[in-house]
Amino acid sequence: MNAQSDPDTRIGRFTDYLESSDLRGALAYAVGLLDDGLAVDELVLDLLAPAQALVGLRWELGDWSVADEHAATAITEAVLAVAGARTVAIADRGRLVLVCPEAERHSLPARMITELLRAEGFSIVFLGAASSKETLASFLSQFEADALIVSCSIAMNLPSAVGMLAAAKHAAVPSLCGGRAFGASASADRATMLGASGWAPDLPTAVGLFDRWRSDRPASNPILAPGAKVCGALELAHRSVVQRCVAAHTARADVGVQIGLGGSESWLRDEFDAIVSSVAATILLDDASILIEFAHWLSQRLRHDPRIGTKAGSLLQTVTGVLADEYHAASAYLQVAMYVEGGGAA
Ligand code: B12
Repeated sequence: MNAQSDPDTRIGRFTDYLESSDLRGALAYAVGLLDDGLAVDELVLDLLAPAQALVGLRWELGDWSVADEHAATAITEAVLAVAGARTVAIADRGRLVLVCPEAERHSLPARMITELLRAEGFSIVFLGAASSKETLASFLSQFEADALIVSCSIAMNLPSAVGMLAAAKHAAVPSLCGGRAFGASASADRATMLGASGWAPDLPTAVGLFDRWRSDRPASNPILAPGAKVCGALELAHRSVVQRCVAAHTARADVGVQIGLGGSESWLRDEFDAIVSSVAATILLDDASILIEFAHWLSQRLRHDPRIGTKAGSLLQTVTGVLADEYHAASAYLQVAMYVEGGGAA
């Protein structure tokens, strides 16, 4: 099956299977590579992960529909499960629990890390995305975990990582954060501010920490995030804020009745849900880059989809109006994000 072929060729072949929603073809190809001697970590890190990134790019550019992305992700998950079943490491390196924050739906990166750690000899239970902090707390009290891993992919979901880290602290289990949301730079700042015992940018760092923690258990940190209180209040009001945004946006004279996706209430609700979550995360960490990055992503996405007919700046302006009175910090951050994104004209 040619495990010797260069990584780009393999990604191209695998992406063709994803594009044609060919589960059998993708499985046969991946199993062939493993039979040919490709290691599980190479399969995950050099094939599945970059192929998923390509899926994301095509989706973001509007070349692939949401359904195309879902179908591709389901295939990658199946391939990952098959690769995991071939792992024969002796699980004596420690007991780990892995969870995504409650709001985080990117379970696939976490599943990848689960399989990679299993291959390194850890006994690991992945509780999936959408587990509540209560579910985690009760699991931690039964399972004698050496550490909890919190995997978070997008920064807007960081506020719901706080509850997960608090559950670990309550159970006296050290916690490690990882995933893109915790930042790409070599800094543990976000994880530390949220109360984690540690942060790892990659697998070798994580493995090194777990090995060290078995003999030298770290203390958990207090929650240092500067905006924890305001973020908590905004989170409690989240649903009603989103409703108010939808109503305010629909009533705006300059927006009018939009034709296309951007005029539908459910579309607006989803967009405002993401914007308000990004504002909450920005406040939590007092980190304007979270909202700036999100605003940039949003305007790129809306620009590439002519069916929508709504601009990011227009949505951000509505949220600014709704939050201005009660959440001063929020409107300040929103103004900054709109300024950076080009003035935010509707
Ligand atoms: C599949 C997918 C989805 C699926 C997830 C399905 C699933 N079961 O996971 C669904 C459809 C649910 C989804 C939803 C959304 N998504 Co999405 N998604 C993706 C996509 C295409 C692939 C994600 C993936 O699996 N990547 C592959 C892995 C390998 O990438 P990775 O992050 O590098 O993973 C590694 C590390 O993070 C690390 N890691 C993870 N945890 C840990 C822990 C430790 C300890 C360590 C050491 C390492 C580690 O290990 C992984 C393996 O190397 C990406 C595109 C992309 N470029 O990633 C977008 C992407 C992440 N999504 C994006 C967005 C915006 C969204 C939505 C907001 C869209 C929307 N409006 O609905 C929602 C948010 C949902 C939510 N509340 O969480 C953006 C994020 C942009 C940003 N910078 O904020 C991306 C980048 C797409 C894009 N280019 O626009 N998404």
